[in-house]
Amino acid sequence: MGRNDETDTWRGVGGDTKPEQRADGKSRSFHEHSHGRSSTHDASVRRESSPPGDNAVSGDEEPRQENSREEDEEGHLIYHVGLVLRERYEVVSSLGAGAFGRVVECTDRQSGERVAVKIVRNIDCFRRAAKSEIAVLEEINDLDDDSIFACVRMLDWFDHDGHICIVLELLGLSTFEFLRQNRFLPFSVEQIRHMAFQLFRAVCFLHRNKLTHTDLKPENILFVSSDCDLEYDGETRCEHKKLRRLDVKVVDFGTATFDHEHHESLVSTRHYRAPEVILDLGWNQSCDVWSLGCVLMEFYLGRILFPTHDSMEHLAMMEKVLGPIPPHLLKQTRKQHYVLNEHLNWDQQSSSDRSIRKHCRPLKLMARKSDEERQLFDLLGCMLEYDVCRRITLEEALWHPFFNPIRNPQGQDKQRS
Ligand code: KHC
Repeated sequence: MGRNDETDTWRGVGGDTKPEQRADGKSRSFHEHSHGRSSTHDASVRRESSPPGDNAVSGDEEPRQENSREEDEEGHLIYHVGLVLRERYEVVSSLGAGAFGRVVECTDRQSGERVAVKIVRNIDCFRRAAKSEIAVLEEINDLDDDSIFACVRMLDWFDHDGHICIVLELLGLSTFEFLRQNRFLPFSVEQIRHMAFQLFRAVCFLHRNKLTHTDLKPENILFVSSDCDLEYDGETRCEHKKLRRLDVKVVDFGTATFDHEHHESLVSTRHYRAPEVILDLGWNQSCDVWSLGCVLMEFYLGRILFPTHDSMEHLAMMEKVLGPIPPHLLKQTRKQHYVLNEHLNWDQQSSSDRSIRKHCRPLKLMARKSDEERQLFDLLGCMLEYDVCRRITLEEALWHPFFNPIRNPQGQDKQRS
């Protein structure tokens, strides 16, 4: 599988599967020191529908296991409602699809409960990514026995004729899908606070355990339940959906990377990619902080913060929103074609520049009507810091005043100030 910088989500192909034995004696298969990677495009969404010329994998190029009759030419399992996997999971409906495969809702005949099953394409690189995801989910679920942190739970996994199937707890819509179904009406600051707090705790837990998610984006953040009521707004004369619960969980650990593992040079889906990744300066946990900053901005705006498909334009947009990229970072980059005279190689008089000025307002000028908005933007400014050494960590971010109302729910904070 080739590498293609134009692809919005990119994963290279990693090393071989190395089944391992855990200290507790349980077999810990599939822990890979070099992750499998897959080129992933969520079929459901704008940014990840395969653009022409991308590196989506075709069945011809990648080895797959002896395939079954239940498989299409692209290595997807052909399933139908009523199909029973592993004599246990009965397919009820479809929940999602992407380059990785499909997600279906099933009834677990053993427990009677509904579950989600991620059925991965029978193609080597996707199988490897799935095995890597299983190893990560085993580890983080084990470390979080009581399910305190908002990472999806894996209930089971198995191989169905070369298709790795990961059985997960059933969750609701993704935050992206919810926004889309709600006509991209932004979330309120109060809603963002609650989602952000859970997300930060979940990802901070990953970071403490030497993991980086690397692909945080609204599609990979799911509501635990997307049950909602319809509300009528007299002012806009529009109906909108109001969620009953704001609990969210992080999914898709196929590219999560342990500190000791090989770090692919290109990670994350384009719009959430940190500057150090674009500039090829090396990355660590803090690239997740950048991605989360972009995600929270998207929740606030109801649209993508950096709407581009081009790295050069992406960096120019960052400068419009966040000010100039520090010269020491431009000096260090291996991508010297982005640099001219210690500045970004970008023509401020060009038509491209005029067009990005329309989309990108400086962070400092963005609406800050209330104290809580000012606090949110202060936090976002700390997360969207170019220099990783100065970027806030999630441990620190959890103590930011923006979260005071969550930490002091009785309003003690207000009385003090
Ligand atoms: Cl419903 C659901 C659950 Cl409960 C867990 C993971 C999922 N859906 C509908 C789920 C996933 C999807 C996937 C994962 N992991 C991704 N795609 C889904 O459609 C994989 C690609 N990124 C978005 C999440």
